[in-house]
Amino acid sequence: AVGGLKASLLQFPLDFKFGAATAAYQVEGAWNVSDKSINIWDHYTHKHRDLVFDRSDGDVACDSYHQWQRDIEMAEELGLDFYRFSISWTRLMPTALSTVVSEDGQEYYNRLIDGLLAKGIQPVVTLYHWDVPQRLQDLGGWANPLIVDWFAAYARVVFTLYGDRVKTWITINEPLIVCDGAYNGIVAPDFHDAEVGVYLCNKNVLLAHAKAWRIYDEEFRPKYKGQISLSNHLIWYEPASKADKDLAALAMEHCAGRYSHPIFSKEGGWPPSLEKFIGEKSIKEGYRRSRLPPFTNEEIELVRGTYDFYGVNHYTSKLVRKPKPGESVSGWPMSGSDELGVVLDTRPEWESTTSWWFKANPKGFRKLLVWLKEQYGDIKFLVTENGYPSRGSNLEDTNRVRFYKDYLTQMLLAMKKDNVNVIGYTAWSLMDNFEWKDGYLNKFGLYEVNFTDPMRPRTPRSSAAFYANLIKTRSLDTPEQSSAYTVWIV
Ligand code: PNW
Repeated sequence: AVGGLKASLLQFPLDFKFGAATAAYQVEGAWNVSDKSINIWDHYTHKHRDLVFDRSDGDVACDSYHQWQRDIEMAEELGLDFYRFSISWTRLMPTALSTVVSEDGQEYYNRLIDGLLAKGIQPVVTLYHWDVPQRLQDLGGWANPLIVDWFAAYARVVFTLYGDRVKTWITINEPLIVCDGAYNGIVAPDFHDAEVGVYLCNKNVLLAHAKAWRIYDEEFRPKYKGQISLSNHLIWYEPASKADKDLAALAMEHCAGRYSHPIFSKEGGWPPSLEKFIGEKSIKEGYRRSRLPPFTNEEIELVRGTYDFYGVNHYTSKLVRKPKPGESVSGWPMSGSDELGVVLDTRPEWESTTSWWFKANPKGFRKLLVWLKEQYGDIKFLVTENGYPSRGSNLEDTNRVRFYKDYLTQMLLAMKKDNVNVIGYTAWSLMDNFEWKDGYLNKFGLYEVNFTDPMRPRTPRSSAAFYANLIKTRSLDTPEQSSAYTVWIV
């Protein structure tokens, strides 16, 4: 038994699915091969070297563009039920618009999808994991409402090409980072507008997701019978004291509700408490109307209900409190909040990781899942990301194994004690990769990648053996010592 829990409690349902994830810019490399055009990350890393901590880029990354067979082999070694990866918009559609579909781009994803299916591994495909075409960024990117139709056209091309074989789709990965992260300078395109740009992007991302969902629903679902949703980045916000309860609830609406309520709630539209808060604040600031752009009734109906499951990306928790007298507040949802005027802390018992934004609080995962069910009802949840960073070479990654055990235990408790319907779990990541502004410093891989070797060899860590064992036994009732998971593949 683990942590005093009965073995039966540590058993996953037989139809539960396990996977691992990556994203195109983080692993593919081949940034200018064939007719591929550049996206915001090509631009950002080349033009603003100083913004990435180790001044690196994704030009080669894991070279998955050439090493895709090895990627499939790893998925097979782990026994994955599915592999979640993303499609590079500019690799598939070099003009960004539907005028040209790249032969080479098209074939790359055909090979990957067919190779996975040949091994019985389901492809779970993300349409957008942060790599908007630079051409569209120059026209305003996610702040330009035209992107809604540009994205819809891209989605239709992808569904047409791969819909016969891909049965689970994610439209957009982590709108919170796409909008709040980007417009606060945390990720590309390094365009700062936390007051207005964030919310223009927020609305457009929701409309783009909704259009893509409806295109799938109307044109492709009848023949292909797949499922489609988006993946939200969810932080568990806990009140620092009883007096901070309302503020923590508002923080949940700000970061989770703003990207969920319009889609998953019965009534649709922005979360009412937040709409009121930002509306009143905007007027006080001298704006003529709310910075949070209103939805028309048609837009509310367009977005409402555009899901088949809820995609959960979860890593960390934050403590929410009011500032002390004279204490200044700054930052975005990970480090404070200018918008809400709240200070974010962490509890001393939450273990530090090598990522500045990330402390491990396994119990927050269970609370988050319960909160989601309370808010949006008894729907299906697919955990599309969860994982743990480390630095340097470490094949015996004891901390990562412990992290997975602790978080998965809390997820099981949510499933078994709180009846949250979690249908699958995805480890981030299959292998070390380009970790955005952290470059190659922070590593999340079950497999270690040697980035100094041109072949980019991948070696399984203890966590890979742990995960393979979990998938095989469907139970967390596994050896306590992670050193039991020595390298099992030669
Ligand atoms: C997620 N932050 O992102 C992403 O979906 C992955 O691409 C990423 O590699 C993974 O988590 C690990 O970081 C985040 O700075 C990246 O606050 C950065 C932040 C949050 C989420």
